[in-house]
Amino acid sequence: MPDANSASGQSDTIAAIATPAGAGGLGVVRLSGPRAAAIARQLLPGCELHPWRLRQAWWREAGDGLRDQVLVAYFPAPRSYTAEDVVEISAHGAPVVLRRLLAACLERGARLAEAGEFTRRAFLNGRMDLVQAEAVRDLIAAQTVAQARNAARQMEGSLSRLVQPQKQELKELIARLEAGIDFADDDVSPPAAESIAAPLAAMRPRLERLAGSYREGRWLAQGALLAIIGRPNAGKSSLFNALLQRERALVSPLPGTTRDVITETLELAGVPVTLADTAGLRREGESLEVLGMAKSREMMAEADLVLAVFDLSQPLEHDDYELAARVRELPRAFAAANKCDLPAAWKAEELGLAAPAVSARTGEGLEALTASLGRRLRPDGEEDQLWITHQHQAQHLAAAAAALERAEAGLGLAVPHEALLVDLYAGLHELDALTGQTTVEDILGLIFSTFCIGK
Ligand SMILES: Nc1nc2c(ncn2[C@@H]2O[C@H](COP(=O)(O)OP(=O)(O)O)[C@@H](O)[C@H]2O)c(=O)[nH]1
Ligand SMILES: [Mg+2]
Repeated sequence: MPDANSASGQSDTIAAIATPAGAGGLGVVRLSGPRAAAIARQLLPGCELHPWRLRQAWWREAGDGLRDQVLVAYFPAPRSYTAEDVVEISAHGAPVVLRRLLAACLERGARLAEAGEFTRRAFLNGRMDLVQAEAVRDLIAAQTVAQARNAARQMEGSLSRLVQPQKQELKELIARLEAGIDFADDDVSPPAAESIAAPLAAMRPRLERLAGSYREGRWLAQGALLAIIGRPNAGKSSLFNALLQRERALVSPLPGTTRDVITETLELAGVPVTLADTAGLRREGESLEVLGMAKSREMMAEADLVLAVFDLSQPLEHDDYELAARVRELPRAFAAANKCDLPAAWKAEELGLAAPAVSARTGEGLEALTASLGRRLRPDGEEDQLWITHQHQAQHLAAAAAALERAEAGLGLAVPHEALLVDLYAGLHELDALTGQTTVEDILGLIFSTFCIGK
């Protein structure tokens, strides 16, 4: 491996507090760069740094200043997180101690790290690709086990490994086409169309599937909005409370009680879901209620999933049929027939919609309802299903698939191989951009600026 410090042109040494703000049992100050070890030795005189070993030491400020007993870990380049010399000093986690310790590092020549700069260096030094670097951030930000699991898989390089064979295959196709062109006058015959078409046709669906996983992957990463819609008094607020398992929204027998949209978050199938209780939809109402209804319609358009609630104990009305018609059009809508603890006033056929019976009062049918919502939010994939969680990753994958599709179409029309190559190179370029091989500096800046300091 080349000298890590010069490989990425990083000649300065960065430092940051790597643990969260606030008091804790321990706090870590992290250093990375050519002077990391020298700075640590200056701070902790007499402490011998041993590679990949913990050393105990006393840190003392000059004169009558602060002191603390610390543990020092030394990771020499290139076998460290950043591939540079890294030193981690664990002190007691008092914010004042950590701030002064960091200040002492800065006085000795380190520079305060920018957000994500440690991981950026790891990426620039080839320790990880861009997908893995982004997964580090996702793992740190994970709020549910499912989010953390997906991030950890990507951090291990699962996505990169999935894409690698396609890249290799593309490169081989390109090489064969190039050879056919370059040596056309010699004995090399151009590859047969079929020998190009078959691998392309095999590759494309895999890329499309991965790109398509962003639909649910986005929910996994950023959460989903689930709006509860229906006629006044259908039991929307009651269902909202039942799903949350607490009395959050006001419930009353008076139609039109809920005027504003109330939101709360819960976890469904590992996805953070914002549940929105809305004002009832009906044709007329007093002015405040009409405003509320406008908001409900907005919510319905905005929401990732819509739960339409119908009152099973009351005869269906015009508003119900209207809502049912909209639900049939919306692929992301679910229906529920509430109040199944009371005698039913209609049958599902009348609504023209599958609406499982539930009761917000007794809890009947709620488990099945949450299960089907959960399946929609995170369909059961294969055991090692990976979800694409960033839009730009999905875009690169989709663009790569589109380029291959163009090449396939070109093959069908027997276009010159030079033209095919343009598409194949475009596809390869997109896959390179996904893993960061061809990413331009300003995009890197955008990605790493969303990290926390110290990572
Ligand atoms: N029997 C029965 N009553 C319910 C059920 N869900 C809601 N209600 C009642 O229906 C009325 C309207 O409920 P609410 O949740 O405020 O409806 P919203 O206007 O759609 O938000 C209240 O009196 C609730 O107690 C249910 O499952 N069974
Ligand atoms: Mg309500």
